[in-house]
Amino acid sequence: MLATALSNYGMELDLCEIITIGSGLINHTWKINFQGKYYILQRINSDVFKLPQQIDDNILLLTNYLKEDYPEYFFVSPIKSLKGNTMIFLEEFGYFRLFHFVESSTTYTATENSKQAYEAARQFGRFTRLLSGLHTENLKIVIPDFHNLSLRYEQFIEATKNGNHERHIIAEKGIAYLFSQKQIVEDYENLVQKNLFTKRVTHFDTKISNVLFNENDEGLCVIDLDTVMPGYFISDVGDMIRTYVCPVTEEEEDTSKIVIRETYFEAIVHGYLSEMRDVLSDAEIKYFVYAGKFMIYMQAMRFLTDYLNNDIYYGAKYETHNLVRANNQIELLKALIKKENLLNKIVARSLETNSRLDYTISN
Ligand code: GN1
Ligand code: MG
Repeated sequence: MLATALSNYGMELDLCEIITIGSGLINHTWKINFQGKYYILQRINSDVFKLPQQIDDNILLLTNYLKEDYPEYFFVSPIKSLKGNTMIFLEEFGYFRLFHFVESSTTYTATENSKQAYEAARQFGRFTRLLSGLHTENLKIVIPDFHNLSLRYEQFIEATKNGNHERHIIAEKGIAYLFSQKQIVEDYENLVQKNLFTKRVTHFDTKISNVLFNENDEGLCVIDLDTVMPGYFISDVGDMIRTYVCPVTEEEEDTSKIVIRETYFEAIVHGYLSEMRDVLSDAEIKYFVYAGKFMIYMQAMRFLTDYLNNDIYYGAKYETHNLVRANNQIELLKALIKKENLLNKIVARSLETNSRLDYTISN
């Protein structure tokens, strides 16, 4: 498979050194060393991205817009194949893309200090701000209803009714908890109905590993633009809260390790608002903490839905894998809700001082 893919770019497999990288659940990623130069090869999961051509169209749109309006903005776009295409299709194996590996850049799989959280939030904020002049209706909807919480809730109900019965019994406690938090869906429906938020260019996958850092731990740019679509800011801010604020990932089984690190939350607030303060409305900023609840709740539900549906979406390395992930996210949600007042105060304080904190490394 890799031999055919690489040959499309004029590379011979025998002359390449290849390592599998990436911790994503959906796509496959390899780092290639060819003649002393490093590249990133990615295979797109077309079960999830039904029309991968749309990803390519979106990235081209962003590339052209940024080149024109912000030529100094550092942006990683796919390399053209020998035939001149930025994405290739192999009959048996699907869709692939190749990128230059950005020399002397680093990525992290976990947020190790609050400066990283600040820098990443600033990069995602900058991304949306710079693209605020792009007409979102020109972007293709690569995954329809991706963060539509009402739909995720419906899918969850469906799985509790028609999913694996034995698993339903095992997951009873988690199911009951998620139903008890239905208010989060109602809040979402309310804000959609009242048209409270603006649709902007949204990254939709703001985990820390999607930011490139330089050797001084300063953010260089955001990567993995496959899910870029029009969306609400709560998707991006929420996923940062979900994945930077807790010291352990969604894979962690020991829930006693799940805590909310306020300094990391504060770093996200400062980093994101340093770019987005004047773009977001006051009504939107009020939902900053809600963003975290929204994303954690949705992710808990998606994992539990998948557990009930026999792991058809995320896959599982062991029998209860998706249940463990769901319970992890439930604990995280509980921890966030406990600190909701405090976190709201952090946002309010940040708006008052309107300061750009200088982030020194603190764990
Ligand atoms: C998936 O593949 P990865 O890890 O980038 C998922 C996200 C989830 C995440 C949970 C297209 O992203 O929505 O938050 O897993 N992406 C898709 O780890 O479903
Ligand atoms: Mg991704």
